[in-house]
Amino acid sequence: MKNWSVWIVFFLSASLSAQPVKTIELTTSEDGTVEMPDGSNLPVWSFQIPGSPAGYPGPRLVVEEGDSVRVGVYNAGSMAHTFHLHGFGSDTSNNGEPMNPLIVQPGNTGVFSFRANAVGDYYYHCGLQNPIHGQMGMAGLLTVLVAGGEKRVYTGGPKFFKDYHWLLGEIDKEWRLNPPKPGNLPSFLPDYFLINGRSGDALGDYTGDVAILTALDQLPVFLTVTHSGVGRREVVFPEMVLATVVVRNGEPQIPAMLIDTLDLLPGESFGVMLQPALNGEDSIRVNYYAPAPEVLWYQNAAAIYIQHHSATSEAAAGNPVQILPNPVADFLTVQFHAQPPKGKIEVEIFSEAGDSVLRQDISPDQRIPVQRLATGIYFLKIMGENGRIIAGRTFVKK
Ligand SMILES: [Cu+2]
Repeated sequence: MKNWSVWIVFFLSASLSAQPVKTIELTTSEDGTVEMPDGSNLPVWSFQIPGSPAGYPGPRLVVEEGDSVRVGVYNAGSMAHTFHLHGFGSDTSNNGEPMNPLIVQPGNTGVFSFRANAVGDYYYHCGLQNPIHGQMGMAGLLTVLVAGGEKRVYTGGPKFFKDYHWLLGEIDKEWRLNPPKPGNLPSFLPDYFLINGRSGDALGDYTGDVAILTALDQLPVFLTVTHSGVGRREVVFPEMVLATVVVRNGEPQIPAMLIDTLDLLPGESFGVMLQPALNGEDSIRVNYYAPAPEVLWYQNAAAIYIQHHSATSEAAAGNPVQILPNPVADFLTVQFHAQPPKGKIEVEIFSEAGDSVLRQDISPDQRIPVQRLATGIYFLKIMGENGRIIAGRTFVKK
């Protein structure tokens, strides 16, 4: 019997310590080009998925928390490269640390192994001749999600319905056309200021991974912003959303901090939860500042569009109700701007984590008791007959 139990303990511990292994293959090259927002083509050195074209930024790599990650980098170019990850604390074994990098020579493959310890977005880049190879385009995002495929900002944290991942970067045309030699770097004076490789008007035309388009049934939105350039960056949120910082450089922020402007230093990455305050269309503005003196270099505007429910005429009309007061201590009042809908009106309140915390029928002007709710941000859904959604509002409980 004794032997059996020893074997069972051994078996259990072996299976518990076996971490999922995620393998990612990348190729490097130095002979690609990328089209800039003004139509000109610039050289790019890149990380790419084998068989797909060179580009900037490199592919977004997605793994889950707890994964043992092995990034195999095949060097298809003519210069040595490495793979470096920001913000992985002490577990940086073999990941291309600038002090002791694993260098992949042309024609060779290097394997960079690390444990994905904490959710968040991280900036990866080639760390050789830093910052030259990164500025030539060898950079991208690694996203670490909650294990098991749950859409939460961190394990046990708030739920989200859609996520967007922004990499802020910039390009100096001269650097790209005449790659500088280490040791005698010319000034870095960017010509292009980018979100996921796009800028200016091109952001307006492109909705794929930058513009935040959402409806009530797809809220809240989780937006991560990672700063890969130089100088300070500001991300300014419009009044139509309540923005709270939920992850900061891989660390959950408890309680989440309500902000209207996010400040980022080079290498930083923040996760922001966006809850709707109003229906509408506006922009999230990104300000790019020079390092010193701090002058505004550029501003990008990324579209944000929130529609509470596409099927209701009330939502299309704009802003059918107001809830007062906000922030609230004890009682909320729902005020209809136009004639209140006929029939039953039902309200439901959701916590920031997405849990339903109160549901009741009301008549117009009836107060909704919220004294029992904990301090925080909540979402109030107002429904008419048959559960048809009339409006949604975010409020703060004091
Ligand atoms: Cu390199």
